[in-house]
Amino acid sequence: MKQLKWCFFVISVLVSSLSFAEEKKLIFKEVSLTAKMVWEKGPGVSPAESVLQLEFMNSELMPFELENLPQVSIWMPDMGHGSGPTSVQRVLDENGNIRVGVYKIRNIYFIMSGFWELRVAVQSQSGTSKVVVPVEIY
Ligand SMILES: [Cu+2]
Repeated sequence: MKQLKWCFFVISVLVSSLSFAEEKKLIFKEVSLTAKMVWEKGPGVSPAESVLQLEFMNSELMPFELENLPQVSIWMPDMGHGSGPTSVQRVLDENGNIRVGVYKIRNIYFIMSGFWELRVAVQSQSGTSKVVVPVEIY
């Protein structure tokens, strides 16, 4: 029994460290929204496409449907350049219905290795808000 408890402890530590590495919480303070950010592909240097999923939630942590699609771009601050435009897709559940507040960001191409910024902007009735996420590409 003691061994079993120890085993569960080790597994839960492993799982939490994994999800910590893959998941990031973005806070859009001005509009009282948060987003769970998960890389589905990458991030890696192009020609590979990197793909991101964003799940927006209100202050009660309920899924939140944006009035406009989120705007996502990448920027390399040290060299003063970006990359091509990204595209935003809706995500469907197993019944083919649109998942509320969930968006897939495709066409993210980190054209070189180094330090990048992932810039996410949202617009709602209560205003606009931008979050910058540092991303290092190896
Ligand atoms: Cu560059």
